[in-house]
Amino acid sequence: MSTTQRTRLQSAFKSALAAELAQAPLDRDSALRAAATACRSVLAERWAKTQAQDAKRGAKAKTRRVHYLSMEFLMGRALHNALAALGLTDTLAEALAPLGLQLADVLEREPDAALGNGGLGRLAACFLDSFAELGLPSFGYGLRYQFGMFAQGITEGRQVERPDDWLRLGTPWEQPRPECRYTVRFGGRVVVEGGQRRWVGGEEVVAQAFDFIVPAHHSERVSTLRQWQASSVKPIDFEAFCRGDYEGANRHRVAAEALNWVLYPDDSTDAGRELRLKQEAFLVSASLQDLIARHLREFGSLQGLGRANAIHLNDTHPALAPAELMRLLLDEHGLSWDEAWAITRQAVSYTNHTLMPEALETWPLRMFEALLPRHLEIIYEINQRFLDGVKAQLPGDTALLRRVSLIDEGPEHGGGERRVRMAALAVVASHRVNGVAQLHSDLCVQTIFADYARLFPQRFHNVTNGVTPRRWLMQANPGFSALLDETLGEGWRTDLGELAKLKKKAGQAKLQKAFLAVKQANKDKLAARIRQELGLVVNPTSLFDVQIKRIHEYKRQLLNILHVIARYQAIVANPQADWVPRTVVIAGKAASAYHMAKLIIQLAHDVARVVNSDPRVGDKLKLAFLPNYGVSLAETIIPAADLSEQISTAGTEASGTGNMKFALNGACTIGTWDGANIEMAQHMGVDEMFVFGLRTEAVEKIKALGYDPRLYVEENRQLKAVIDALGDGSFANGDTQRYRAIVDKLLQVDNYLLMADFADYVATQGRVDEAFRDRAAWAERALKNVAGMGWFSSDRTIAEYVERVWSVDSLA
Ligand code: 26V
Repeated sequence: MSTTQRTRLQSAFKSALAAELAQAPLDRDSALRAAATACRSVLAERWAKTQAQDAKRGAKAKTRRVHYLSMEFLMGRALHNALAALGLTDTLAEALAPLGLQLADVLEREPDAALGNGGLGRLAACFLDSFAELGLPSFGYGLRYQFGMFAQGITEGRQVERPDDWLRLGTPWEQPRPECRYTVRFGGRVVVEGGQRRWVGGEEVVAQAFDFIVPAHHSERVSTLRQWQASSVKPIDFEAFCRGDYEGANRHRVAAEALNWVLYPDDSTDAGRELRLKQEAFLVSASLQDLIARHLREFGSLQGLGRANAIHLNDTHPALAPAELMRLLLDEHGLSWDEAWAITRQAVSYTNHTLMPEALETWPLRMFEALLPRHLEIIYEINQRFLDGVKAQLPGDTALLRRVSLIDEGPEHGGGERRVRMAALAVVASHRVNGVAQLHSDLCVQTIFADYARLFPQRFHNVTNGVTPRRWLMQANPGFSALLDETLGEGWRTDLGELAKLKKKAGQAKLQKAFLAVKQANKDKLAARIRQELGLVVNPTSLFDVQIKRIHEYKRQLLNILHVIARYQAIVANPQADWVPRTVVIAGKAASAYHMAKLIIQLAHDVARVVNSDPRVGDKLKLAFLPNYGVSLAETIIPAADLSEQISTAGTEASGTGNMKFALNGACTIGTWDGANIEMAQHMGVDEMFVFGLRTEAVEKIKALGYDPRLYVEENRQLKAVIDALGDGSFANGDTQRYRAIVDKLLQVDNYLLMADFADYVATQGRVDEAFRDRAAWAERALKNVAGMGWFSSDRTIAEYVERVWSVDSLA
């Protein structure tokens, strides 16, 4: 950062602060807004330069402009990242000092932009960071939700959800683009005018763009997250207003704005589901209209749109995109079906993020018909042509036609409504489909997409996920970053692959000591946070064993808690033994309607209460559930972990990205042979990870043979004691019913094979204890882990997307 830029930021900060102080007293919030406003003006200039460069690329450019469509972007805080990227961290700290403010306190005041649920949304945010860093011409497209992921409170051990009013302090980061407005239609009907089909009537909503600018750290490039805000086309109904019918006068405005209220409305009711479908259609239509307008500005014609632009579907949520693109090209721009379809197929690509059947989107036909009648026609036509092709390729296989159709006809005999299969639409309309880790991509091809993979084998690929080292190492862990600079030089900051050089040095006692000192400082901070949040004192030198992620049965937080109970019982039975002190940290949110996940949170609190207050246990074992997990909390927890829990049932976690963040920060992993854990183990050496449990094929086999969880309980006294304690009210103040549902499920179905994996898990935790006794050896292992993590940068992931999915060459 040049001196001029530094002076510019200082003066921009001063004038923004003066404007703030005209309205509010000086405090950390007004300083935060002023700092954001000052950074924004520098970013806006970089944005204009980046756009000008990209617009000049011309038709021969090898890289296509990428349009990353996602219903979720889990950005977290922005100020720290912006300052680091602009090289202005010290400048702002100096400007704050005379005001009596500490930079760290100001940074803490920024609310997280939590516009995502979990892994999928955070991945999108890491990708924007890499788009900027790699200088990729791109737009992220999303919705400007007024309320993000709910805030989690805990009352009497139970989760309560509160709205996340993240915009309450204003939106200093946004660049409104008043000139960037499009109309989106819902409902209405299809008419034919002069042989041309057109969608008319219904309700019209305006989409307006708000840009969030993401800076590169090693160039002046930026990437853009363009988020759409809905408003009514019509102003208030004046007549109704004059009649005194205020609600009626405003109803259409409220309905339009409802599109932006919340991330993922509860979709358990029909009304909720309809709002979600509207959100998806709104995102897709506004984004594609924007793309087409830009393409026409730059190229003057729609020919070549598919060669110059990639439209990427982050899961099926934006899978209406091919139907909407077809509609725009056919109805609004007069292209023929074949021309429009060729462009669409070239442009569109799709990433699948889960194999969980509950999460695969389908929409009732009647809802589609009412809301998006023209899209439904187009989907029928796509389906007809696709099925004709299948018939020609594999004649006579009617069962196959039924399986691959874009329309689910419902159960063969009676009942069940017809539905549109969004994943099928995404696969059929894409030129590339990918999973997010090798195992997941293989399973996609072998299971949910097996038929399509037979029809279009060349379409399916793998691109293993990655995380941005800017936020997840440099920003979250400055201590370790400084140690890496000292040990390796600064090259790793621009090429994470250079971490490999750490492997040869991992045996050096001096480095091990320095690593342990950094880790200890991070653990001290987390211990202070635990004390502040929960009033719980933990031993900061104990083994910090951490599992943080959404609460879901397949992720098996319950297995972790069962281990805590087993350990507790063992300690009580033998308090004098030489225990390795452990602090187990769990954090995560449960979906509001997911009862079992909520019960698991309650169990964690009940077990924590009993274990943490038992004087026989002391610091040998503590359990801390930290509320309101999110990006910022993760940034404090991850650098302090000794052990990372990645214990999903093999074959269920598509990739995981938390696993990567922990390993990058020098935590060792206890994990199953699942998702990206596998590739991590391969990159750092399988023996460096604590791997346990059944592998995917074994899971399949055991289920096929008729899995009986009770056999495992009967055979294992330790497991039996744990299950008994759950059922006899030991952790529920004598209430034998509270955890009945858990016990019953474990003994009767146990879909995720906790009982089958328990013994190996506990034994492996024993190996972890033994390894942790020798701190130097532990440090060596952790450093070897870090050395293997260079490949898991999202920069590598994006480079692979460019090569395999988004490049002009991938169209050949
Ligand atoms: C969502 C739901 C919602 C309804 C209940 C069941 C259920 C099961 C799974 C999901 C996941 C939705 C998609 C998602 O977030 N996938 C995550 O994507 C990450 C980025 O690729 C990946 O690292 C995680 O393994 C994957 O779960």
